[in-house]
Amino acid sequence: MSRLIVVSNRVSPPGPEGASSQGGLAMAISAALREYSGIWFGWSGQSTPQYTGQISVQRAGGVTVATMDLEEQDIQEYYNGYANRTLWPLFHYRIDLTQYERSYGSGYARVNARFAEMLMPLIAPDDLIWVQDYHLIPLGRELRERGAKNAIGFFLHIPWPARELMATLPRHRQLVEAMFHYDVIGFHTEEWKNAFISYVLYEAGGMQVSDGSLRAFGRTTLPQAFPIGIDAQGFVALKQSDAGVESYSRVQESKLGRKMLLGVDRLDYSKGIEERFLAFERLLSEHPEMKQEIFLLQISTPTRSEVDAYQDMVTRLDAHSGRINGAFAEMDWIPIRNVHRVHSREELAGIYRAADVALVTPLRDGMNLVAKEFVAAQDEEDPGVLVLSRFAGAAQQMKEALIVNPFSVEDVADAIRKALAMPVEERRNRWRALMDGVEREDILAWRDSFVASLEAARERTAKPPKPARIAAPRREG
Ligand code: ADQ
Repeated sequence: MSRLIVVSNRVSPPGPEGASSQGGLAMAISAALREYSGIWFGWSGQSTPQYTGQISVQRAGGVTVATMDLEEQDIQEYYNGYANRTLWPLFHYRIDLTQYERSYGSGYARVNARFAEMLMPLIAPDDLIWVQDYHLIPLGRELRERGAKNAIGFFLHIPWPARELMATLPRHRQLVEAMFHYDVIGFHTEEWKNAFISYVLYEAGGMQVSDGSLRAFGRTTLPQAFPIGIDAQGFVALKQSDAGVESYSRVQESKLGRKMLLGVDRLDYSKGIEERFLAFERLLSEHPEMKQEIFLLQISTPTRSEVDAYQDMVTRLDAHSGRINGAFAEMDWIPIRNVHRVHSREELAGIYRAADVALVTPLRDGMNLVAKEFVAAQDEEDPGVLVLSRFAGAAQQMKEALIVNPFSVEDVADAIRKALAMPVEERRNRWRALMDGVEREDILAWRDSFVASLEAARERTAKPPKPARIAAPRREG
């Protein structure tokens, strides 16, 4: 079996306490690497005064991890700059927050070249290489320029934007051209895949071939949808663990018989937390009889605090929750419990289980794993209800959720009322259908289907190509 090399911006190998400290994606990558005896390569998260070209290699939890440090300037330009101030907002449809600076672009190019330089000596001819996410789009091209002939795949964890938005990015063609150095490009959904295809056909003058591959810039690549999932059985075990049961009991007791609405997010403007607070405010002002009956527990992990847009959002969120609590709270009831901290996976499973309604209302989200974790943590006999934004990739699979438009406070407020009033039979039926999907399309299915596609790409390049039929140009629609 060939080795697998996974490359991501950051690496998070299993800690001493095992896999339960890792997020779902990190667990899947670790499991894939154990199976394929591969390497996980990325930035250590540390800065160094000067780039040294040195790699540190360790074994952790049965996985070989190779990391490099970055200079402070790299971190500012590549990570806080191009990745988080340019690509993240643009790909989440926030051109109002997107910042373009030449120094960001050159830092992004420089760090991707350094990743390639450090990685090349670790690559054997038969290795499969799997690059993760928007931080590393040019890495495939950098590796090819240094002579890598391996099958190289890329997976985008965030949405691909509509081509009109993509065209607002200076040097957008160059970024898309870089994607054509990968043999396989994975997106979470058909929608993101089709947005990419649309750019290639109508902006880059490319063409689609009958086997689904795309030709442009003198190269061919295969775009495919691979919806990411969670370790569903593992999540059920987390909720049944001692820490999971304890956190469930703690939250359950604190509810005092009230219904709990739950939000769990990284503190990111794409997650729609502000709009969620406004919808909750609307519900309380239009239905004062619901006061005392419900409350919202919002658990948010701070991230990217060096980027202004994140600091501004936290200030606005605190102002919203302060205003809403000030206006509606009573001496024995507070409408929003706003918690900014990281919980263990077990604690989180217990909290999900205690929730009556989950509010997963991002304005734009590649997939959203919280929606799937919430479903996996529910009790079969008395499951909670999932309210899910139509703009999360997850909405394309999780059709039995209450699907909402997160930009409409009325729509979300109505869905909350509907969820709270839903008869238990309907809750069970919807949950069963959702859980079947979460179990079927789990994290292993995601990993295996991507690796299989990469292996197939390697077989294809090993054989002489058959003449391919060119598909008729698609009409836009
Ligand atoms: P994220 O934007 O980080 O991921 P999401 O998919 O929801 O979004 O994953 C968040 C993860 O963090 C979940 O596993 C959740 O349990 C965990 N988490 C959130 N708050 C937490 C807290 N307070 N304590 C502990 N854990 C917490 C990106 C894309 C998504 C895509 C994923 C995977 O933006 O669209 O689904 O990658 O591809």
